[in-house]
Amino acid sequence: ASQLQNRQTLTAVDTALSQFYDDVISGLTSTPKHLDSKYFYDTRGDELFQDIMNCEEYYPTDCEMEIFTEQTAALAKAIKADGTPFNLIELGAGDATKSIHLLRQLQSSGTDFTYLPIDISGHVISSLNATLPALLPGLKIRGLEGEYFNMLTEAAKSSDNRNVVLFLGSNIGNMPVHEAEDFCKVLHMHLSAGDMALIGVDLKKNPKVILDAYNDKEGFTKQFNLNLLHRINRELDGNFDIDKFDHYPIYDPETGACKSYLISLEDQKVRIGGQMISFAKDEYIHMEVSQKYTVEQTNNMAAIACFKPIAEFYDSKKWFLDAIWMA
Ligand code: AVI
Repeated sequence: ASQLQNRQTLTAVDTALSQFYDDVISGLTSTPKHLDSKYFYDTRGDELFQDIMNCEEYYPTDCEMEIFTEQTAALAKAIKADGTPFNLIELGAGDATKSIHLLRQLQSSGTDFTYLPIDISGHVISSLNATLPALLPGLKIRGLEGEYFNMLTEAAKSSDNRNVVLFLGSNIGNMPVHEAEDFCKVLHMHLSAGDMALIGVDLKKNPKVILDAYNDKEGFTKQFNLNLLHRINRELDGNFDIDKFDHYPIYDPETGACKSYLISLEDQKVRIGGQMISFAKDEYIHMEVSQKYTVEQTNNMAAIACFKPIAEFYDSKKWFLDAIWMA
């Protein structure tokens, strides 16, 4: 049985690697060139993202943490609704540093709920399964490793309880607006009347504050972007010369899109596996979008996906919004 399991694990790793290769080659042979920021998060990428979250300029984490620590009771009350038992499903749970406050509050008010963190990383899920019950004795937890919507179907199947889905951290911002709308529509299709979603959204604000957050003085964001080239070298047998690329972040207050690019500093050829890719001097690779919204745009997105916004929680600066939507 364990041999079979090993083989299955190996096949899953192979499939993930060949998907990574296909996505990289298709992105770098497109015009304009692009890479998918979901690949930022290998072990080193996770560390760099921690550094970003701890750096002075990156405000979204602090803002949302303020909401989860200062308004915990109100958040809990809103999602408890009529008091019937529910599944609390978190998409991309990470280390649950924000949601843990909500979990503790729900427990201390004697609420009947099961916590179902979903993450693509098996490491994240096994560590949550191991650490949370010790921190929150009596917590009903069932971690699910896999793609968001596959696991959401799985989670919803596990009981007839209503579902409350957490999608925090402005993760929705890493999709272009149309994709975010489609994502919300698909989310709605996976839910039933009376279910809820709690969505964390980074709001439009002084453009300088936003640009600084994605252009930190210590260069963590730059390294975060360049790390994907390192990852391609390591995992896909590439030969990027990292020093020949520079990081270029921009924020457009009109569209609310904060984008980051890597710029080729000279004409150069890079080999990835068996494929040669040419870069012209000054050519860019689009790496990531971090979309910022107004409250009205967020409400509009809810409406497009057939959700009804029922509550709004802001940090004291009104830089970040945790919105509760009813399906
Ligand atoms: C994970 N995500 C919401 C972060 C963001 O703000 O878009 C990723 C990030 N990229 C650069 N800095 C942080």
